[in-house]
Amino acid sequence: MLYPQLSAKRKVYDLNGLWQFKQGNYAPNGQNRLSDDPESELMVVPTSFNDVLVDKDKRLFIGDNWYERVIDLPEIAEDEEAVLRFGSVTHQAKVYLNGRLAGEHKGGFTPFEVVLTEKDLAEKPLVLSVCANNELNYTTLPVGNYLEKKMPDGRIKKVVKENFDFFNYAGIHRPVKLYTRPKHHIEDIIVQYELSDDLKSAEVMVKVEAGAVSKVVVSILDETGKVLAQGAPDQALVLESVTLWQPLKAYLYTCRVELFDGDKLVDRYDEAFGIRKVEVKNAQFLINDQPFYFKGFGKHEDTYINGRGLNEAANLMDLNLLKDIGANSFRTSHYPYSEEMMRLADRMGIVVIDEVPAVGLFQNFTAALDLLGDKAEPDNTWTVMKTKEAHEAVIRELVKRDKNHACVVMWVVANEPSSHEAGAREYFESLIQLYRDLDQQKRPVTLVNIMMAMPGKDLVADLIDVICLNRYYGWYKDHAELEDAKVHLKQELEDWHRLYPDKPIMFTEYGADTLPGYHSLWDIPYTEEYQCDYYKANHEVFDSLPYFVGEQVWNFADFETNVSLIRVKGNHKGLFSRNRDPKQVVRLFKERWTAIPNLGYKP
Ligand code: GCB
Repeated sequence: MLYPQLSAKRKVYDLNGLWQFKQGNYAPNGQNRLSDDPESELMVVPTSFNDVLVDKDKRLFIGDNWYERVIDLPEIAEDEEAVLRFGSVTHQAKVYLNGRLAGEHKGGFTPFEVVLTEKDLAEKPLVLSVCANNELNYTTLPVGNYLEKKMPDGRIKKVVKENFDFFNYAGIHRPVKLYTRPKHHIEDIIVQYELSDDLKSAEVMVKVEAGAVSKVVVSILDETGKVLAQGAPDQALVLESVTLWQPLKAYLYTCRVELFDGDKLVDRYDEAFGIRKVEVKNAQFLINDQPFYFKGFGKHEDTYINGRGLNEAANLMDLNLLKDIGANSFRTSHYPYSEEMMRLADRMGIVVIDEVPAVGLFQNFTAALDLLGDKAEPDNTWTVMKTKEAHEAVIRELVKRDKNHACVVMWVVANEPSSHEAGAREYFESLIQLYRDLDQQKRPVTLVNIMMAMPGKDLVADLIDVICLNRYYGWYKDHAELEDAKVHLKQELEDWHRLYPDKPIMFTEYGADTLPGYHSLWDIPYTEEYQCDYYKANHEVFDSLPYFVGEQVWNFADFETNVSLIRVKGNHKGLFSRNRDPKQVVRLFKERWTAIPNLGYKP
């Protein structure tokens, strides 16, 4: 899906800013206005509504969240159409135009569009109402435990207990835009390329989905805007001398697609893309034929005030901090990040592991985290969860959105599902295959493994390309026992390697909650010293194993969660605090990561 962008034949209008807002019942009918409802109030777009409302019940409200604004449409030419474009609405969206249901979308982290009809274009003014529903259950991704509570006054209150460890922020999270495009337009562009064996030259092949026109021209431009090759879709366009997209050394070409009717330009779109090779071979993760070592983070889209809403300044600061500490990569845990973030990562040369919001696929997840370990019910995840349809949809939407990004080097099918329970293999086999079928670049696919699905118990690892582990030796296991942690960690890694000698292994999570300002002479968890000792212990083991290809810590920064006994106003495993102040451990990482090269660390 193309990002809304200005061009000679396209205009983009910003619909962000102040909207009218109300939680609960509302039925737009073309006559009424949300602003006339005394219970309505102001809201900004984009942001999570939760923290800005400053009211406990509204912060935790589950159900329909209504947004409305009135648009005085610009003139749209006869041969053009107008499209409403939502970067994301969390989690389910219904879009109404003058009271008419004009579009719907399920899934809170991918974009969708609504094309305005002739009738909509004629309406003056046009009332745009959006319902953002934030219910989660066993059919949605992420998975939530949904219940209806009877209140003392007889009211029924909807409740979602997150089956995952981050706050269920919701609302219109990413920009809303109105753009125009020609009726006969470019719908999608898929850039494929084949590099020569020496990686010096490439044949670029571009697929174009477009309306009926007489001619489609594809041009490849370098960063100075010089045309290097030109031809038709599906034709091999030869680049004699290629500048590769490298980790932290990005180079982006432009693929310009133009539609013509005779000599007349009908539509034009410029898609940036990088050329690089990704391959998994002999227990190594190769980028441009060199062994790559992942240094970086699991992150969240999470900032004060905005919650999960797009915060471009925070994104840029985060990636600058990431570079400063000597890292080279992050995982979009636990959902697709904004298109703006993906574009930024492309430009900065940051390597991205791209994840769908498949989190919480573990019945009784919170009970599993219970320190006492007593679970009332046996797990029955794969009969209880009805998420397959949502899962397929989100894989399709993610690949459609992110396929051309050079920064994306691997897809994640799920974070910490119950991959050791009967039924897991049947559930995941076709989803992993779906990624492989859809992605023209054939990137590796992984599943992020949970600590209960140990080698021998896990049922899916043979289906994926890289063994990605979330492990907390020295925290949830061997708590404050770092010597034992090292022994158990090494044992487990050796077991994985014995089972899958050709697959690289990396950590996609490891970490220890740390409250900045807490200190101790001894190994006391939650102190800044313990966080340092915890990481040193883990690194000692990583460095002793040649097939261990990467370390992504949990987490980049502290983040908001649902309340629970083991969360002290959020999760504090960040190397940075929620407001991005460094903890003591940042110095340790900076020293370590600036000494480890991105390529060729474990040849
Ligand atoms: C995990 C989850 C992550 C949690 C983390 C923790 O394994 O993938 O979402 O936040 O552990 O801190 O417990």
